[in-house]
Amino acid sequence: MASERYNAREAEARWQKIWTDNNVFTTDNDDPRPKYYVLEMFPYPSGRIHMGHVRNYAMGDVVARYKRARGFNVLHPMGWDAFGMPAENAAMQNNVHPKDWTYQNIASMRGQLQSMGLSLDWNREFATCDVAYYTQQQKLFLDFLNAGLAYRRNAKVNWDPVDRTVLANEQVIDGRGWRSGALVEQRELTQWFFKITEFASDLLESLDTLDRWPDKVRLMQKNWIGKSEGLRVLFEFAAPAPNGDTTLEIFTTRPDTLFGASFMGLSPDHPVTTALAKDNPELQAFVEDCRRIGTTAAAIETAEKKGFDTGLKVKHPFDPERLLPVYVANFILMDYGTGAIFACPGHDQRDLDFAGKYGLPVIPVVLPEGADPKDFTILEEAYVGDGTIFNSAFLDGLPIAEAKEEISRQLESRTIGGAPQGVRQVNYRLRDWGISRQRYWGCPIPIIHCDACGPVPVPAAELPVELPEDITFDKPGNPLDRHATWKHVACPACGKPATRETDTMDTFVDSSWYFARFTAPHASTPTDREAADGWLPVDQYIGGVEHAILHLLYSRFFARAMKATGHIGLKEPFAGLFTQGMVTHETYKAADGAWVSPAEIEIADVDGKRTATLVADGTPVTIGSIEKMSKSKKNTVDPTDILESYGADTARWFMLSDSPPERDVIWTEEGAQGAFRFVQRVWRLIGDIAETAPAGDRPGTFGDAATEIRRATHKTLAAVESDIEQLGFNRAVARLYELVNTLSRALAKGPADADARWALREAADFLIHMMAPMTPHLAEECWSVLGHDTLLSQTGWPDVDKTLLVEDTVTMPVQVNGKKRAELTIARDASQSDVETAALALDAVARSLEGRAPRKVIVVPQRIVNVVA
Ligand code: ANZ
Ligand code: ZN
Repeated sequence: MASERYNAREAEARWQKIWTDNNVFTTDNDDPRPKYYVLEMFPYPSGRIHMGHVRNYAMGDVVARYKRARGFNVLHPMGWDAFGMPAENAAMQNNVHPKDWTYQNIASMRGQLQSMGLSLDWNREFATCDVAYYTQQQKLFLDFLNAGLAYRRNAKVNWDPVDRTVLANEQVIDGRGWRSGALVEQRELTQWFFKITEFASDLLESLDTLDRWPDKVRLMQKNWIGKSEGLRVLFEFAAPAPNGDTTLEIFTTRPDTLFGASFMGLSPDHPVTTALAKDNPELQAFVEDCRRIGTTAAAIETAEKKGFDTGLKVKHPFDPERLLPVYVANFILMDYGTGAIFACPGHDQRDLDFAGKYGLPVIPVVLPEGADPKDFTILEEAYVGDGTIFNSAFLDGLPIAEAKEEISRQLESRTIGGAPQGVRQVNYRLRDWGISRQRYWGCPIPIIHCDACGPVPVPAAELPVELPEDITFDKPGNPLDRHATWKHVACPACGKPATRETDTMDTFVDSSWYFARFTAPHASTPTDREAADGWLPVDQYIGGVEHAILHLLYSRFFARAMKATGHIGLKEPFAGLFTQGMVTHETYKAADGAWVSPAEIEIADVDGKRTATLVADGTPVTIGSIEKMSKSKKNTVDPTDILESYGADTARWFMLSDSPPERDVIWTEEGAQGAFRFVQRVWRLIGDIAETAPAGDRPGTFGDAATEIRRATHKTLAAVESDIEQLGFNRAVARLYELVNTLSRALAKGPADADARWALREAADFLIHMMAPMTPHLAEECWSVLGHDTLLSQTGWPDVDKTLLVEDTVTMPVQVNGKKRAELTIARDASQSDVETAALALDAVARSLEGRAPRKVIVVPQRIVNVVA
């Protein structure tokens, strides 16, 4: 037995079938045990899993299997984020229907995931493109609409010219579409929005409650929401503006710098700008020029600062003699604050660049600590740090915060034309989420447009609005829009001919509530309240940090909106979040500079140096840097190859072993081989122990050899428990390597005594329990070799004997009334009261007390215990 090789392929398929046949991982909502919901971000069905999936799902599975063993009712579901562009691209390129393409991909990826031996409840599986799922999503949309959390407006939007669709702000990264990488353009379109700004302050403040989220993710969300506290201030025009305005309202977060104001800035889209531009072709041209750069923050940040002097002037609020020129400036956004600013070049870099270009004054008003007010000047760089206000009349000498407060108070108490001159205001950078996409493969927005009634919600009884299947992709644009009949319907309100909304929802909508749907995936409403509230929040969510803003913020919005519309009872969907690192690999280049894949090369050791050659023709290959696995660099390894050659357990073990889970892991062939050898080694060790140390009765006492084995075992168990609880998988793995070494040595000594054999046997059982979350198939196989006729996956976790964790013990005599009655072995550092309690608990002591209560117990630490009766 022990000499046989472990046949992972055969064993893994066999155990997977046994698990499935016995419904081992089916989760019952009515199970009374405490719940634990572990979820990994569900995959997009691209067709094949990649190593990143293997790592992500292996981690989640360790947690799921561990928590199950610890007696929790574990929910560990899987599904498919199945709508989106790639299916349409495939349809255009290969003439396959997006639906067929998607479901075929799901079928093959499901098989791949199943071969990893993941402990998933497949009964709860769904794809977001299932009609049953998006029907419920349409209901949510209508409920949000009713609650004022969804609305339609004309807006400037980010237009991706490659994917030919609109993108949300979150989906524009450095001015480019997150998926296509195309430079995003601005267009004016009527769009549906989710009112994420309704929850801006709550989304921000509640970040503090997410104490099991990585700090970096919370910080990214905080910055994205971008709260700023400031003041709206009215400036009086010296002469009315062409649109009749007599005041200009600006927003500032630095009212303390008001005396440093040297000009005013208007957005190119500001109403005053528009009025002026009407009969000023030069300004018109300037405005159009600004539009060309786009209005995304990134585009504006990087563009050269440009302005246009309008000739208008405003009065300084505290010095009416001082007139400030009004410029149209390309760096001012219309949809932030009021679309107008006062500029203080001394303390704002953009303003300083602008002032330099147009020869405007720079008046410093914040003096850094230790600087001399007489010679402090601003040159190339604006001073944005702390300091004391100067050159500022009644604010002189105040620190920034106090100056802000003082000037705000004064402006608040003054009025211009009956209105207060200053109004405090909190602003957020966060914008409402535009969800309309001009694509076919998405969830239809359940709205009908009627010339007479406007946009009319599709009545609940008429849901779902199903995607038509007979569509064509021969032309660019939205196939729904050009379908012959689909959009032509009667208006639900007046019955006249009307047309359906042909936009579909952003696919990020689909992934914003799937975690709630898993709690009752077959319910005829979006959620089953009892199930959702019973399971949520997700106790441990695991996925990539690339979703730090997009998906995680949208999901937090959805939870709030679903709570507001009665679908769930809580607002934070993910109590614990873990973001895993990436899987990386060496890169290789052929002589002609082309990337070559790991599968195409052979590595050899030549004079102590790793060298690579092409398998095909033996030509040399350059070994390059280690990079994130990507198709473009060809440094990918196909998980199916690994699963077929080494087995799932080896792949899982190696993924968990090499680096801390939050860091990148480098996949190497050598590492995989090492993991494979370890799997074999555990198999041999267990076989040997099963032979040498047959199961028997627990001995009454343990000698030194046995105690040493037991100490190592129980210490490892306690440590692995805490490692897994903290998701320190690599640390758990390291400890298991060590335990296997210890047990191999103990076995090699030949355990002569029954107690040592029993201890080895116990150690083998424990080792297998601990391996099970990571290498579940090997563990089941070993478990049966050890003679158990239960399924390990259905067996509880063993208990740590805490007395064995005690590092250093002392043995002291225990006297009762001056006569030695017993010996006490206890931790050297045990407290007085622990020693006392332990001494009195000894059988011999209790006997000699004959039921009397001791009058006094004297403990001489580490020496003797005297009981006086
Ligand atoms: C005067 C001032 C003086 C400002 C100074 C800054 C420094 P956050 O923190 O992002 O909210 N601002 C206001 N509205 C703007 C708009 N629509 N487009 C571009 N910039 C705008 O930034 C607020 C600051 O950004 C405001 O405070 C305003 O400039 C500018 F030493 O007012 B400040
Ligand atoms: Zn109508």
